[in-house]
Amino acid sequence: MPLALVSLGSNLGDRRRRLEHALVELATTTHTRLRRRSRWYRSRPVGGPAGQGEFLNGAALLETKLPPLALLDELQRIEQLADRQREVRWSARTLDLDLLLYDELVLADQRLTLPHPRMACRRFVLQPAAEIAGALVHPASGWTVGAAARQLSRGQRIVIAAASPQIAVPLHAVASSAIRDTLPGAATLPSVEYWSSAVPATRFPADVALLLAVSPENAHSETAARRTLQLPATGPVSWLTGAGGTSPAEEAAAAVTAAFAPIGAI
Ligand code: A4P
Ligand code: MG
Repeated sequence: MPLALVSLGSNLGDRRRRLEHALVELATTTHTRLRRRSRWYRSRPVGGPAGQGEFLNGAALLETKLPPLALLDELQRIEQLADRQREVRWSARTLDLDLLLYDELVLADQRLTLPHPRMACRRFVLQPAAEIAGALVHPASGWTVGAAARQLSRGQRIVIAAASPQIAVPLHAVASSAIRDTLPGAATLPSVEYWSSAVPATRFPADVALLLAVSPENAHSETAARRTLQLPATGPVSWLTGAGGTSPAEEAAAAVTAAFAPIGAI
């Protein structure tokens, strides 16, 4: 039976009760079995309007006979039971259920993108997911969930990749400021570097914790985008797309916070 990995988040109302109730709903969803669940983790809100409350995040591993879009319908039905309102992007929410992985399916449907486009570099997603499903493969990067989670802590560098230095340099300033804000008082911070295929090639840096890449306009697939930017063929990438009304600079700052803000199990 297909395996589906789901992330759960809440930062409004009685968060824990909502999340526990969502797990009961997932466990009783038609043609679906709850195989594993993670602990709940406290995490700082990433992106969206200022002044939001702290999140609780977790993950659940399901076995399901539902096809991906039918499973998304069920996730949205459960969000509605929690009275989920959709206003501004990344605003506070009673319950958010994201489908991270569905086996190793890669999908770009209008309603559903698989793997979830922002999962590969987010600590609040990867750490709970690695606790229950570290061996699952993230098909876009070729890495396991566990390896992607470990690299966020082990890596030493933030790399900004773009087709030209003119695009990369302002994002370098954004990422440098975001890492200082995210880890104030830290003895050492990851270095911030940029990588551009327009600059005569040296070697792509090793030990990268977070790779932020500006999607080239003409690339029709992740593979093509990696080739255009001369990125490694595998490994997690946080793509800056400017989609959903969020600018690449805002996406870059959010990605740095999502990758490096510490989270803690409750
Ligand atoms: N959609 C496409 N692909 C998927 C998928 N794989 N799983 C579509 C779920 N939904 C998917 O989602 C918008 C639309 O995405 C849906 O209608 C669905 O058809 P939404 O839940 O209405 O809105 P959203 O969650 O605000 O949008 P978005 O952009 O997906 O948000 P993200 O990137 O998931 O970020 N900080 C902390 N600490 N913890 C969090 O959990 N979550 C977010 C949301 C931001 N900051 C956070 C957290
Ligand atoms: Mg969502």
